[in-house]
Amino acid sequence: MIMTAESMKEAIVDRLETTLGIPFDQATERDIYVALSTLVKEQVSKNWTRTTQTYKKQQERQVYYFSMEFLLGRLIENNLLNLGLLDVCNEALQELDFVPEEIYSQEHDAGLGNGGLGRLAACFLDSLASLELPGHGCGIRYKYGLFRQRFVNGHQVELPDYWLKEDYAWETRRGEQAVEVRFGGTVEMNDNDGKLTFHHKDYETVLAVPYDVPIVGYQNKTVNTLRLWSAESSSDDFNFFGSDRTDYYNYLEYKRSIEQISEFLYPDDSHFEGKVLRLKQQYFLVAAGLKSILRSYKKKLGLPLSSLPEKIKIQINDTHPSLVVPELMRILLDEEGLTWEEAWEITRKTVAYTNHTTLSEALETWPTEMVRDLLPRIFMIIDEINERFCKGLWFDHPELRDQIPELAIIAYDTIRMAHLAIVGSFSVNGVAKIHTDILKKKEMKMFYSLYPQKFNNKTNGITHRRWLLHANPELSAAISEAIGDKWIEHPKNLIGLLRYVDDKSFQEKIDSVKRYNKQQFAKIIRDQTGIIVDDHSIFDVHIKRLHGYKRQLLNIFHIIYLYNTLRENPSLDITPRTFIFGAKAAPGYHFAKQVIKLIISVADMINSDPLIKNKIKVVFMENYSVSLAEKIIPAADVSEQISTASKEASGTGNMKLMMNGALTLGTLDGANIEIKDMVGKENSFIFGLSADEVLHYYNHGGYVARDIYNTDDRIRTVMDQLINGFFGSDEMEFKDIYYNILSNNDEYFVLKDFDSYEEAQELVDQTYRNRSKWMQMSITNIAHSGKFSSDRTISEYAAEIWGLRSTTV
Ligand code: NBG
Repeated sequence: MIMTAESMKEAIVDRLETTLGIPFDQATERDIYVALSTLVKEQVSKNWTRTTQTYKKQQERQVYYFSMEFLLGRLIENNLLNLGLLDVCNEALQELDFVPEEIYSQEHDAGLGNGGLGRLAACFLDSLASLELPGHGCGIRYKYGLFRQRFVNGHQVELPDYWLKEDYAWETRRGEQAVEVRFGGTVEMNDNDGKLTFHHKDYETVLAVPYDVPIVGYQNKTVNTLRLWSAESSSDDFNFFGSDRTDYYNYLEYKRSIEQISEFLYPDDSHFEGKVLRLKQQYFLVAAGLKSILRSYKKKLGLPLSSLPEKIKIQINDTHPSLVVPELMRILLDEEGLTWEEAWEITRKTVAYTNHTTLSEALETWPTEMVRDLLPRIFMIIDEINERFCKGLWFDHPELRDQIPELAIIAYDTIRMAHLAIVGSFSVNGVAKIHTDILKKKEMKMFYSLYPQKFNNKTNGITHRRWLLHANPELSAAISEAIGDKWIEHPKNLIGLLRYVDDKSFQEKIDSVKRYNKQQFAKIIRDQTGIIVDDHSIFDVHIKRLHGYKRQLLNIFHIIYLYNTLRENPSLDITPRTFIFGAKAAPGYHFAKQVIKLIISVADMINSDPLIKNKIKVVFMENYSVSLAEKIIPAADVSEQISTASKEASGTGNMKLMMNGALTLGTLDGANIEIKDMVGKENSFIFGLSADEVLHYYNHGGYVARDIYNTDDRIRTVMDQLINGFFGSDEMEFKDIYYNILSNNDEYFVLKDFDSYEEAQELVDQTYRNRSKWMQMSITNIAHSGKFSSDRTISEYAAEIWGLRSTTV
């Protein structure tokens, strides 16, 4: 076991020379990275095996987190940190004359997710392992992760993210554990003395090959597994040639069509795309995952299937993996010969479902025909689940008879995956208090009345190990200096910082850490964009997917307004501000791409206007990602969380920014509410319509955006600038945004909330002038952020949903 910088150095050089065959004096940064990651993986391997052995021996319950997305980012630093080797490694690399950061950045981000939902899954894995809980991930090994974003003339261009171009250091291919997944074909029904049997035939077989990634717990011996499945054509290619299709070119095409299943991640965030390939991906994940779980259950435990819910829980991350319900039924019925009642009992006690959005455009509803063609037996089972569910409603809930069409799993030739997930699971949870309340009171009201005991809230969290300890070592050190380092294991202990809120020297310390982080990030801005920003200015950060409801538009409207004001009165006394954006738009989301173009146009104009004397700068960072977020967040003063109230289920960026001392400028939406409840209204900047008000407007046909346009000069000026050529030669460039607001009645209440947003921004400006006050607020936020560690969230899932006990390896 490596413990010192000296032994680390030796080991790196040794791996270089023996494993890679490269003499040290010829090694590139990439070579050093490969040697180092090989070494780290060796260090975890023993504990990885031991963890698996322990779980096998102890026969305790295990959890599998099924998710179409795991947005891991880089693992090298976090693995080193969790192994307690990060400092040692930094020292070793420096002594070898390398810059540690440059070695670590050789690792390509694993961008196997779109945004919050995928990153949440990654934070959960970190917490499971760190809390010594037997919980694993199950996902897809996409060959291409979320696209790389480039800006060309201010437009977003998407490039493929071929993250596997070089070997991925952390994965282990487990070819011997591959399983088969079947698509298409027909189902033959036979009646054997009254017992129906189903024979699936003429299907196409896809081989699912698992690649395992170790998930290293924080300074313990637990190493859990993230199993990512890759699609390959069946090893038994003879099947193909043995059939009537004997043409070699057909064969290659067939092979390609199969490998396509795990080719790329769908780049849509909170938006449903009903493509058959996506459905294939979902079934592929579910079928492969279940098969491997059941195989080891049967092999290792030797228990009857009726004990399955005792030993295994499956959490499904949104409805994307909700085919686990019919697939588990299929296995239990067709392969294991259980009765419907037995199979249903087991399934319902095994599966739990997390809802992540109430946006209607995100609801997954698959056409029955598509499911019937691709998954004929699965369709029959869903049909039967629906049949029995509706019958049960009819007989047991006469009061709901009129509502059956609304509650049904299949209606109007579509399958409603949320209904399937609710009916087929024992737990349904939302991801923040207000979100769960909206599910109960509105979106899933009738289901709540049917199954009140299923519904529960689990407010999201983030791993403080990555987002504070690793991303912000300076702040972490300052915290530990003040309150000791127990907070690392018990993040709630951060509350101890409240004693230092008024302590001038601590305020100065935290202030200087923030200044340092801002200087570091200013260099990155300069290197990547050429823009020089003032590190004394307020760093105002808006980072998240680009979406109408997240209202980047409200932010940029306010910036344009501020710019107009400054142009009229260049000597206006404002606190210098740097507005920082990071966001990817879904490739097919025209409006979102227009907003990117608008922000970049505004940025170009403002940044080069000498009249305003650098009082404001606007920066749009290209290719927002986990690794970039780790640089931006420690440098942020203001956290923009300005979604239309009721729309953002939780948000998790809000928590990361708060934990790093940024103050929230936000609406009463998602977890912002819980942040505000913790820190107090006076330690955040809250503005805008409430969720109730927004929902009330929606129920009454919205509000009249044009009235505001007609009466508010500030807004009219900004709006008109969109269509009068103010931002460049093409007058009509932003007409879609303009008409989207005026003709669509401003779906996201941008104009409606403008005034109160502007007021809150004004207050930010004023408050920042009093450094001591600002630091008090900032420290208060850090102190309360412990609640938002995903360790708290995962402990709640473990205790209240899974009944999962920790197991020390
Ligand atoms: C997102 C929500 C966020 C939430 C994350 C994680 C989807 C479907 N939902 O508000 O929009 O923080 O899930 O729960 O991506």
